Amino acid sequence: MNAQPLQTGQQATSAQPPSPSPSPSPLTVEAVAAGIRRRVLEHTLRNNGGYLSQACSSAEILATLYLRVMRLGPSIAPLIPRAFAGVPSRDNPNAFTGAGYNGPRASELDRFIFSPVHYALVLYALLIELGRLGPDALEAFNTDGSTVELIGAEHSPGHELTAGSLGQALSQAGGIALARRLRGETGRVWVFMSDGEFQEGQTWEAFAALAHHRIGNLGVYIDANAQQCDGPMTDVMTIEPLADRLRAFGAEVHEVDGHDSEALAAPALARLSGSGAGTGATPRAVTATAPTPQHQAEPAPTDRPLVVIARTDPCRGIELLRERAPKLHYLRFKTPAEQDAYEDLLEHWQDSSSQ
Ligand SMILES: Cc1ncc(C[n+]2csc(CCOP(=O)(O)OP(=O)(O)O)c2C)c(N)n1
Repeated sequence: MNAQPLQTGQQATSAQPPSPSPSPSPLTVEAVAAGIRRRVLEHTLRNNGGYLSQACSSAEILATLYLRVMRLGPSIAPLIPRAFAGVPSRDNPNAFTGAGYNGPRASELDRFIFSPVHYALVLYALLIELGRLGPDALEAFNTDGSTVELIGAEHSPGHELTAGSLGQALSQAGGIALARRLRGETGRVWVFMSDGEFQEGQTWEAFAALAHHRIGNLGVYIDANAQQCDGPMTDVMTIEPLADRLRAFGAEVHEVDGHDSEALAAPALARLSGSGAGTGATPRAVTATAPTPQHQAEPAPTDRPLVVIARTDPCRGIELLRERAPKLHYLRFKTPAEQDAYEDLLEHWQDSSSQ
């Protein structure tokens, strides 16, 4: 049930898959989430720009996934990431993915698929907090030849797929989950998505495929921060009522406070303990017509994909960001005074953490 994060600075060298251990992690979601916000703010200041609101909204979701939900082995990748070795192909034996930071592949271990890859810095910050990536890795952020990309790709730390065009990763994750089931693997597939991806047709096609193939070994966590590049989702193109729509597509859906680790972890832990498919599950839409041979029987609750809609605040932890509303997507400082205000906040955090 619990991931076994390494202590800071520790690096895994063995490729042997460890047994998933039930012992709790010594790190707390709260501390890791605070570290994510601090590192992303620090980096945003250094670069005069960054995806800061995404750190604010998703810090607890990602920390909960790594610390409480996913069963991952220790990292098998270097603390300082390797240089880009080309895209995967039959003719490129040197290509690699960033999945090694999530541990070795093993039948009983989970796989993590990171879909909104503009959140890459948030994932790097998390991996650093967990000791899976060295802090110096960020020196290569967004530089030529580096895998520590601004917009993550399959070779970037923690990433397994290229998903820069939003809405593509879920289809691929569904294929991985189906293949794992066919092979008799017990490990699950967990997908992190942004709410903007639910404006895309491919996402709904993917859910239709998950329902058709009765994919129950896959879980999706959505950072529902209600914003996108051009402002609030409700102004651009609403995706609501998201929970009802997903239930109609056959998923078991839970809506939770996305900053509450207990609430975030509960649906996954219930599913894993076998008592899942509880409160969030409702039957698929029932037709008024008599069943025909084309109608399948209702799937068992455990044969439905699990979806956790994490309702989040894109300014959580950084009140200053609210001055940027309604456009929070990417922060670039407009004046020296604005930059100073963020510098002061960072200094305040650093002072408090050193006391
Ligand atoms: C298919 C596709 N369309 C558009 C983009 C450009 N784009 C990058 S991030 C983003 C915002 C999408 O919304 P969401 O991920 O929910 O935004 P956030 O919460 O990060 O503001 C867009 C439109 C893209 N990467 N892929």
